Amino acid sequence: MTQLSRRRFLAISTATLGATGVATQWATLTGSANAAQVAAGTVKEIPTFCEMCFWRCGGIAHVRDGKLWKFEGNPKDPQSNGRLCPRGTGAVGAHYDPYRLRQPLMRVGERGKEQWKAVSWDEALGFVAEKMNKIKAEHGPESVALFNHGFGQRFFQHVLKSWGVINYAGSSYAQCRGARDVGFLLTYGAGVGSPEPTDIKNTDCLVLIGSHLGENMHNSQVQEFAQAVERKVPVIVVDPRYSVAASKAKYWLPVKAGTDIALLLAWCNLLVTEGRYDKAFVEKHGLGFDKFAAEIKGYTVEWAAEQCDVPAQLIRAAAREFASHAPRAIVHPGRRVNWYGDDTQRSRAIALLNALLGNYGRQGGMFVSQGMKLAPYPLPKYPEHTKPRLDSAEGDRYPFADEGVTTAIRDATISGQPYPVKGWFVYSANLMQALPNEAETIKAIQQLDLLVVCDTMPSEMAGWADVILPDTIFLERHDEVLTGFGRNGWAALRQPVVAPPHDQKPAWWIAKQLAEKLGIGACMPFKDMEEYLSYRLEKSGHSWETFKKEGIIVAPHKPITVEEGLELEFATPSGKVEFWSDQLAAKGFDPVPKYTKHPEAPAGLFRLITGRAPGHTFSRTQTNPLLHDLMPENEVWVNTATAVKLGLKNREYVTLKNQDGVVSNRIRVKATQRIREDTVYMVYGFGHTNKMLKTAYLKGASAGGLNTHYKTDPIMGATSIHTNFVSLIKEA
Ligand SMILES: Nc1nc2c(c(=O)[nH]1)N[C@H]1C(S)=C(S)[C@@H](COP(=O)(O)OP(=O)(O)OC[C@H]3O[C@@H](n4cnc5c(=O)[nH]c(N)nc54)[C@H](O)[C@@H]3O)O[C@H]1N2
Ligand SMILES: Nc1nc2c(c(=O)[nH]1)N[C@H]1C(S)=C(S)[C@@H](COP(=O)(O)OP(=O)(O)OC[C@H]3O[C@@H](n4cnc5c(=O)[nH]c(N)nc54)[C@H](O)[C@@H]3O)O[C@H]1N2
Ligand code: SF4
Ligand SMILES: [Mo]
Repeated sequence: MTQLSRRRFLAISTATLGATGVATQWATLTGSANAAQVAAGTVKEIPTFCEMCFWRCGGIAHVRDGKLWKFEGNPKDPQSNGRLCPRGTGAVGAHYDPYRLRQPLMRVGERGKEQWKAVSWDEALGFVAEKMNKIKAEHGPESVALFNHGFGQRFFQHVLKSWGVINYAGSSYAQCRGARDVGFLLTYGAGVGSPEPTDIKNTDCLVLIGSHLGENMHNSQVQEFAQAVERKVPVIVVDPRYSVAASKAKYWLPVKAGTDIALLLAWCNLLVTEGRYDKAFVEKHGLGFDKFAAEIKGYTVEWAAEQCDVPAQLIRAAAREFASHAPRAIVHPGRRVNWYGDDTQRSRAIALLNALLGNYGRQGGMFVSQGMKLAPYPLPKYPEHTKPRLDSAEGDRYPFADEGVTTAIRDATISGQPYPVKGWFVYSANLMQALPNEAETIKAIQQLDLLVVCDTMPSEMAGWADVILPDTIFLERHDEVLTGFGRNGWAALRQPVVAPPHDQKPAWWIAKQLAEKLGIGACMPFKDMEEYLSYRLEKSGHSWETFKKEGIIVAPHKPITVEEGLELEFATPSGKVEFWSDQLAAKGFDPVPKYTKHPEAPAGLFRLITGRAPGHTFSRTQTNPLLHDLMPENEVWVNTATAVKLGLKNREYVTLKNQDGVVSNRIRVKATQRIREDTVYMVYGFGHTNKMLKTAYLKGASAGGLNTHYKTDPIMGATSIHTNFVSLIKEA
């Protein structure tokens, strides 16, 4: 990367931060270490990969006299290319966070009242095992469920599955990327996966539907985006809000929220009727193109202009622009796509628009990711089970769900159908914020005989636990080895760089101890992670010693595009790109996406939409002393004209009241022309209500808390987030 684009990357990554203040706090946090002193002392540099979010960048931790003082990018790593985003750099603050959980806790008062006694690990895990065995005896092991997110969950899931658990789910599916992956799976026979195989590095045109790169800080993707901006690649942004990405765009389409399918279908129709699609690709690889073309005929640009409230010329000009660059053009599949409850079909429309551009497996389009294989450690098989899963991988509730659905587990816990759920394990998931409708989560919790939360922080979820198990943060533990996808397959090591400050224990150790207590110790037949990891590495012909020093192994390059000699294959039932989906039709769904209008805001209310801030990850970083300073609270973005109408001043505090009467914490108004008049926006993850999170307690408002009205995508179970309306109430 050139110096110029490096600067551009920084400009984008700090665009909405206001300051790069992270560095200033180092000395206070680490006691003594500052750059000059460190230069004088002996510094150990230890590679490991980041867990401040799920991009999993390889980094190098700098440790002096046993003290962590810096975490920076590992130049060998494809996710970071040697640079971390502000949150990755801020991982030092996660280690020193004064509000971390310190020792195992057991509830003493009523559930949810947050009264605890500190106990030993032996007592905590003994209690958990006893309760689990009681549930097993009464209802069977299927009645214990696991909510898991993040990389540390690997051995928790393994131990619980070895014990008989079959219901496990992460909010990264139904509350995030699930609908996208299913939309692409139904079309191309493969989901999008993470990291997204978008060849932004080589593209000549990038269309972003929502995806707010630069605020969404997935590192290498933002780096490539910055390079594209530097190369003057035309960017087209569709967003009701003038995002950081929109500020770099040639065309900004400020669509009315919830109308994207209309735009996408009109774009498809324009490409077909004007003959601007890749006829050779469609002929060779497409199935049902004629039926598809007939189906979308009515979706004209003029009609879409009316639905989306965007001028027809703009819609037309943008389409002609991206079509002119095909196949070196990308309509980004997005990542968190759970917006309106019809998200699989919107994602399928995006998949089909890309298919018209013929960019699959093409340079500058969507490449075909390569992976990396390592020899497995021999582990015993999981027991057979007879009951069906609660979501549907084996039932028909959400016929195309290909991973666990969190809210299906929650529903079953409330109803007791098709069988009771009496125990929850929650690993690294703040369900109180991440799932829709908090009241339903609380209702489910009230049905439980056991609620175990393993977290690093006293989250809102931890506040409801019977037993809290304090995990180490990622810089203090080993985890499973990461085998990643991308332009090359790669493997990354997570290893402890610094000791945990209190009685926190690494996730794998907690899982292993629990296995012992449950009498299934044989499912983790290794002494420690060194033994486990070195076995996998050495068996695969790699040196464990080198891996520990370098942290990354990159697999040899294989073709990822047609230009490099890749033969395209599609794992759909027809072996083709399915413009018309018999799979969907067979289950009673539209074989080609249709547009249905979503309800609009009632008078006096505004649609609430959410997104990310560059310096925070969800609800997990608000007390991190380095990141807190970058953004201590969130703001509600309100169009200036709306603010004037409501008599609201910029920076004034308001509360938000949604259509169901739920009122938020106080939140500052950001009066701006960067958002449509009918919509308000806030960053998700703030508004903490756990008092133990002192510096984050009641700072800003919780978007999750306002998400009481949600729709569930019948195809795969995704729950919507953008289906709530709020009014703004001035403080008395
Ligand atoms: N800094 C930071 N980066 C992150 C994360 C983080 O926590 N912090 N989380 C990571 C994760 S897990 C995910 S899934 C991704 C999510 O990041 P993305 O997938 O990029 O974002 P979304 O949250 O889906 O979309 C937010 C954007 O969509 C716009 N939007 C809202 N409603 C509509 C609509 O109806 N139509 C259109 N066209 N646009 C709309 C919003 O204004 C906003 O700009 O971010 C990742 N990156
Ligand atoms: N309203 C609304 N809801 C959303 C979203 C939104 O934008 N708006 N975004 C959705 C998306 S895209 C996603 S991916 C999900 C995210 O959903 P979650 O993954 O549940 O999100 P977090 O709020 O980050 O909660 C993670 C919890 O893990 C803990 N944690 C962090 N690191 C570790 C660790 O190393 N070990 C352990 N044991 N715990 C750890 C944190 O302290 C925190 O309590 O939320 C979804 N829900
Ligand atoms: S994108 Fe940032 S927070 Fe996420 S893994 Fe990479 S450096 Fe860490
Ligand atoms: Mo996500």
